[in-house]
Amino acid sequence: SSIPGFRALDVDSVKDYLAGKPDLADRLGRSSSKPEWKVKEVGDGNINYVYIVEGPSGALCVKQALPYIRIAHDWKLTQDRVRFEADALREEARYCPEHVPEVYLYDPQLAVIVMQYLPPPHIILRVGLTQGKIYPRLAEHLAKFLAQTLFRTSLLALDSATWREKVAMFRNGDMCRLTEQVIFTDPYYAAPVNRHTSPQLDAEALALREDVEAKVAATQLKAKFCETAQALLHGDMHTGSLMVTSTSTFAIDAEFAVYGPIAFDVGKMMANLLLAYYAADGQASEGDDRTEQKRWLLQSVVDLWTKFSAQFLALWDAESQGGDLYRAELFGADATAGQQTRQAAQDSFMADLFTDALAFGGAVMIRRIVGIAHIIDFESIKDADRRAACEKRALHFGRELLVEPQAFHNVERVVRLAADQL
Ligand code: ADP
Ligand code: SR1
Ligand code: MG
Ligand code: MG
Ligand code: MG
Repeated sequence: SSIPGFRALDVDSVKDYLAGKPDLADRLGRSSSKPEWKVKEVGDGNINYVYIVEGPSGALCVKQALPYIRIAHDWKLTQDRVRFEADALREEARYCPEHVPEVYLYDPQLAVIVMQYLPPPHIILRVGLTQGKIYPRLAEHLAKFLAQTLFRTSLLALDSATWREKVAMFRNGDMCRLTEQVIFTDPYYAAPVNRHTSPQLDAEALALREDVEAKVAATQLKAKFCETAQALLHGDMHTGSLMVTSTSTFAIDAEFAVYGPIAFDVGKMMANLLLAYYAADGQASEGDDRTEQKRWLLQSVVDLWTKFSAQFLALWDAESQGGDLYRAELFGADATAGQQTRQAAQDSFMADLFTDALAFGGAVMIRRIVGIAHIIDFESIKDADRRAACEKRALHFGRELLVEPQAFHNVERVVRLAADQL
């Protein structure tokens, strides 16, 4: 059931809504300019409705959560997701404002966020990648966003009382249950919502349902996702949650934000770059064989991991005094063998994070091919045989990452194996 007094906005009523809020209306050009306002509903995700309202002096983005999901109206979903998104966007903006849209208003009654409009040439990264584009600064921007938000919300930076308050603030149980279902459970049995390119991938989908190693590995990851409260995750960190130009990167759509394992966000991002890489062959045309884009995508996976881990460790070295986890008494320069102890802790932390990120990444690659939520990277390949050939390679690679992440040793090895496949 929806919130008492809730009503769904539409392209007309969203204007009245904003006109009734003078601070917001002023950004468009005052309420009196309302007859000139233009509205478009631009939602292209699986879940919500998004209106862009443009007036003579500016534009706003209005995101509304209905009590169900956009792609399946019989699938009920808490509207509280908007509160988590607003709180998470604000929290992320404290640590990395240049990569997060500003929230102007959160309205619990209408389950609405009004936020900074990211104008063209900003587009959804997944769309740009499907068009064959290259974003030279993407890995650097993502590394910064992930290192800043994940380090600063963790026990490495926070005292444990503050950390516990934040963990409690971001429970987001219903959205986590959705993730648990669609990423870690559904792909491994004949879930009614699943689909795949058929008949080309029938054997692969069936094999996953009988794949003991994959089921065990996916369920161990589900446990890690549910039981770890390491840092505030974005929670839906994929190329459809990023709006980009050649020089800027914004992380939007934080409705899945929750305290969880850092490897989930990092792995999801690496996996989505790999998915784009595997799809690129299917999108190649006479004018663009995608060789350059594929090389850049693999280099971006390397750069993302390398830059993220370097920045995270730099923050740890510079700012761990505030955090209650690695206490200065044990790990500080003055402690007995302090430097050495810190180095050992950092090496162990990063090795575990890398392996877990690969495993989460593998699960994410699999779910985009045989689960409910498919991606335009593959869906835009109209010829089913051609699409299936790309999906099959990605699926096999995803399974390798999922069941044997420790075999990869380092990120260069990951991309070398991916490169060898094509
Ligand atoms: P969902 O939760 O349904 O996936 P998103 O938050 O991803 O919704 O938004 C859906 C689409 O709306 C995005 O893919 C993007 O095209 C557009 N959009 C979202 N936020 C903004 C923004 N701040 N500025 C411009 N466009 C936006
Ligand atoms: C049923 S919703 C499936 C997916 O859409 C969202 O963007 C998340 O990625 C979720 O897993
Ligand atoms: Mg989205
Ligand atoms: Mg969303
Ligand atoms: Mg994903």
